[in-house]
Amino acid sequence: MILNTSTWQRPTLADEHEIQTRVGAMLNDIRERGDIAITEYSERFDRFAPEIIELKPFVDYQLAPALAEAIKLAATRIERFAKKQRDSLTEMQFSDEFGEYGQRLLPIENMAAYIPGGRFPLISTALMTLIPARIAGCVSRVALSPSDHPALLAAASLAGATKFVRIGGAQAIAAAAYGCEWLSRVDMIVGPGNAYVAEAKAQLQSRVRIDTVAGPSEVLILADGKQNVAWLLEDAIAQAEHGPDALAVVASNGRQWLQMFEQSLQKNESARALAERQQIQLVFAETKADLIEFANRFGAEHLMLCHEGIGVETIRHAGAVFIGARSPVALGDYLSGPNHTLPTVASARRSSGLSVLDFLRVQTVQTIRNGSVLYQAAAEIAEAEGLQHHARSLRLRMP
Ligand code: HSO
Ligand code: ZN
Repeated sequence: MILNTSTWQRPTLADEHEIQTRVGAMLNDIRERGDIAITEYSERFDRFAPEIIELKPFVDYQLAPALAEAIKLAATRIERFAKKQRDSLTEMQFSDEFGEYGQRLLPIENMAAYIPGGRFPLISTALMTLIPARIAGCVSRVALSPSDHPALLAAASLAGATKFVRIGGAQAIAAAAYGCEWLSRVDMIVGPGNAYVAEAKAQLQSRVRIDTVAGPSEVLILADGKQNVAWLLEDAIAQAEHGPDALAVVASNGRQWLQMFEQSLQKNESARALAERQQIQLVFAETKADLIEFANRFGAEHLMLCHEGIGVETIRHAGAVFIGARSPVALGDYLSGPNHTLPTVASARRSSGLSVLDFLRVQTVQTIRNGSVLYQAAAEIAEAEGLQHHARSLRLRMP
């Protein structure tokens, strides 16, 4: 079935109310009973107690050589991108006749990264979360994961994790946000996770800084009808591989190409099943302008822009843009360099993907040397606000 841009709506997600209630109760319980409760939840949901795993040097994991090289290549490329991004934000200082003003950049000191490991051990997420934190200068970088897959441990080690704890689920997030016997409370928690992990992060936002609350992964593919169908079909299936809520939408203003795409999809067993579950959707746009409007309304986590007539400057809402059919999302998932932790479910309207910049804080600094004119003006405003002591503290300094 080919849908239309004008009537398309994002599938609604399952009712989150129950997850909210369950996570809320868990967090209260952990706040009250601490480590005993954390261990109980781990044993109940994951069938193991939280365990600190001492990380060894990367080479000691003795991964298959091709995998070891691939992980090192990924780490190098992710680090390079993070460093360039770090340098794009600078400290600054300027002065005028009254004094000097500036900003300093300070890293978040203690961070934790949640690395999913339930369905798949996300080796790449260890790199994508821990490397930018190290480049930003975070002092303590704790990896939390339910997986103890050797390649994931090796990746965490290479990325520079200062501690690795095998723990999963909302209890991992609670442990990091409240602190517990094996971990002091952290300032920031990043990384994707299941609905419980995401909900725990959302509920703990007043205690701990987080990246965006991750929902199901999604890709929007915009095609002009000149693309290799098999490639883009596989990109759509790859996206859906992330789980039953993952969504891949292929949109084009080329009706014939979309029909060809649909025929290929029908011939492919897994694609057909995914299309029946609405996880792969085909959408027709009457015009190029409709396609652009659709893309901006969609606000995709990943946008594959395979359309010669549409420039990236028209895309205002998308977490990460992949231009041309030779730039598949899966490459960005692993090692082109930009981060794969991205805003989902249209939150690209208000959020950016994770980056080294998220681990930095801006501190402002001011030194006033000759302030009389400014004291006078500020005191005027203070008096208008009715804050007499503010005014007096300023006037005292006037000649
Ligand atoms: N596509 C996921 C990241 C990922 N894919 C990790 C494979 N491994 C979210 O952007
Ligand atoms: Zn992926």
